[in-house]
Amino acid sequence: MKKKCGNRLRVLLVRPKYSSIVANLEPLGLEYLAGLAKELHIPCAIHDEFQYSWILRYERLCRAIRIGRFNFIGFNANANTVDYINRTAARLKKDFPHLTIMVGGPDAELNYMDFCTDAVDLVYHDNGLMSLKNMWRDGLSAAVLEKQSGICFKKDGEWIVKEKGAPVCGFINQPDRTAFYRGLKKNFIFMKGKYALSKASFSCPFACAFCYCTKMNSGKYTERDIMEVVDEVESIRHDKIWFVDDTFFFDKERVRAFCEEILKRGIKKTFMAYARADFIAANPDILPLAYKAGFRDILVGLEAITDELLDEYHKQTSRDDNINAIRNLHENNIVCDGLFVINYTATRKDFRNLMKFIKDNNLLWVVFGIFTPYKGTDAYYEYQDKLVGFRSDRLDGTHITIKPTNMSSFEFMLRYYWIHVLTYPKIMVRTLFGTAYDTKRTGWI
Ligand code: B12
Ligand code: SF4
Repeated sequence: MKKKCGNRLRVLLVRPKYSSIVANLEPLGLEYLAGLAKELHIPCAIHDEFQYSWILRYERLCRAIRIGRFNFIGFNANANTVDYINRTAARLKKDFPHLTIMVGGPDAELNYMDFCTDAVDLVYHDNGLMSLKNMWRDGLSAAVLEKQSGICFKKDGEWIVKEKGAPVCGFINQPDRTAFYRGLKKNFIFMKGKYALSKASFSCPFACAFCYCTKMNSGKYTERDIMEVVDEVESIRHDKIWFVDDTFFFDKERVRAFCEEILKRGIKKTFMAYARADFIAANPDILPLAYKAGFRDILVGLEAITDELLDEYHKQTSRDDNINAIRNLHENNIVCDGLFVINYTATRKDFRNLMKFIKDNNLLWVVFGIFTPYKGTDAYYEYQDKLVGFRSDRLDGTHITIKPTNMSSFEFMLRYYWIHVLTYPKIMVRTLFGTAYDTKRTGWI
């Protein structure tokens, strides 16, 4: 590979667009890269395709490359954008042969081999950004690449795969949130408003069969220093923060320390975070403090409403945990955003029972994802032989990838859309009436 001195690099980071009516948020992963580039005085920009229309998508990217005279492209990859990235890399390589193209991000972290193609030069799968820092600082020569962990590069036409480095427990630099502030106008979470993101831990200590997150950071759960997280929250010029940690409510004392520090510093922001049902069911005592500190939304992976299915997912929770968690949150005026997985085995009765569970437990905010065995999860290897239409652009939790066993695919999808029709209008009406966060209210207004 050609040597490019660190200070001659000009980096364009690309976040591919996909259709979503659920959210449009800042590209936090790329903002960490932009922060690193800034620290190294490397000219860098984020091309966030979410800010633009679908029309002339490729032409717009080419124009950005030409205008900025970029020579290094970094793609952020998720399961549903793999094919797009590989296709676009091939086109770019034809139109701009001088470009160095690198792919990183959640999907590359485990499935790096999927990007080892002719058009791509480098794939990044390391824990943390230390290897990238070394490469950007010391150049992209074979000698430098050879020394890094968690990257794939080409040598004499062959892909060399370097093993991942150790798990990380923090970031090596601050994110450059220019893209967040610039994108605020279009930023939204469905019916909830505009959110900034923060990440205070890595991976998850549990091991649900369908989960990709738990495999990240080499499967090791680690936490950032919580005071550093409070500093970050304080520095963000926005009042709503979503902690995208896979499970923020894990260590009760850490949560307590966070909340107390927020109150002590007089920080007035609202927070949203993920928690497990068993934690919320067993620790209602932390919730009044969490509310006081600003937690208004807790996203709970309820996943299923029967113990059998929860066991099959290796969730280590029960139907009772789910019910108790919803009740504890509602009693403390915190919204429970119930996340459900619709299994390919679902029967008509299961769909009906799910609606009944939602009604009986007065759940307003719900998200339904179709069971998708993402490549790299335990479920993927279990269901590998049963996969249908397992194409990258369909891997977004709204498509069938395992044939339903108790009804036709057509009926399954109809029922999947129908449960949205039954639940989402109520969220909209309650939001309109300003009562969507009144957790004790049961009606439509
Ligand atoms: C918040 C979130 C969302 C938000 C959007 C976030 C956003 N910024 O727009 C919403 C809800 C909209 C969403 C949507 C989806 N998400 Co999502 N999401 C997350 C979550 C919880 C946090 C992501 C995050 O912000 N991380 C924080 C940043 C700092 O980390 P990062 O992005 O990984 O970036 C680091 C590295 O990856 C690396 N890096 C990133 N990009 C690049 C590029 C280069 C060149 C290099 C060198 C390095 C690099 O550097 C960063 C700093 O260390 C993760 C869970 C998780 N554990 O990651 C799932 C996760 C990433 N999502 C996932 C999926 C599947 C999706 C969806 C396809 C649908 C779905 N069913 O959820 C869509 C589409 C995503 C897309 N194409 O962008 C999967 C990805 C699995 C996979 N194999 O790709 C995850 C892991 C969760 C899961 N379901 O298992 N998501
Ligand atoms: S689904 Fe949630 S609790 Fe289970 S392993 Fe993944 S992040 Fe952890």
